[in-house]
Amino acid sequence: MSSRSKSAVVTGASSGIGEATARSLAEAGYHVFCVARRTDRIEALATEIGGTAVTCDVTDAGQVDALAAAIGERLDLLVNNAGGAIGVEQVTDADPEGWRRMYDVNVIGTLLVTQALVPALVASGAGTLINISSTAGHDVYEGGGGYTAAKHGVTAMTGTLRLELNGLPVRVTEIAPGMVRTEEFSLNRLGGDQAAADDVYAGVDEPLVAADIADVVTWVATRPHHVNIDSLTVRPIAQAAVHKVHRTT
Ligand code: 8X3
Repeated sequence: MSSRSKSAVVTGASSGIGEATARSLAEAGYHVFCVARRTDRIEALATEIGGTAVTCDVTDAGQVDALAAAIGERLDLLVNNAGGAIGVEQVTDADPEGWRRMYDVNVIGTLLVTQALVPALVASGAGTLINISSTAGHDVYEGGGGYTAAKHGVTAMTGTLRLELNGLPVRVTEIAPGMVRTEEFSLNRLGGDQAAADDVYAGVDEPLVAADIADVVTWVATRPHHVNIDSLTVRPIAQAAVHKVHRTT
């Protein structure tokens, strides 16, 4: 790593928005620490983009401490992207364990990584922290109770953090994607049912793809440091609101 290159941590870098963000930031000149549980995937990515793979489950405090040690004393950019949805049950039918897991990965994981790495962001003198939330952090919808509750938690944490870090050289941004078609998001949510996952996007002309959000992350990170983009909601044209999706079929 060159002494002049900026450094970035991207969690959830093994696929989807995280992987695309790691690529985009590397193209923008960052040395990217690609963080996820799946070592084989992040090692391949890190090799491709000239970054560093760090295997880490963001919900495990010990592993997050080890991540902080691997990053060192200074960090320019943290992208808290690891997260996901489990299930589409209604509130009255949902398995509480699924809700716990969603809260754990989306909220507690973001909390642990933030706590571990904010000192390095401050030490950089010009740090940037970007949390990838979701439109589910601002809206609710049937079958989305556990996920929207968790993502509302991410939104609340992000706003609180901006207030609490005021006066320190760290800006804080929330990016809230709407419908993004990735390899794994809907597949994981729907228990591996590929047909059901495909149905989520059926007839939707050009859902967003991971690279669209990566592009927005890189744009936010590369504004002059006194410019704090508080929050950005990003949807495909076909999705005017969470319940208003134009489908051709
Ligand atoms: C993904 C967007 O609409 O599935 O975070 O909640 S949605």
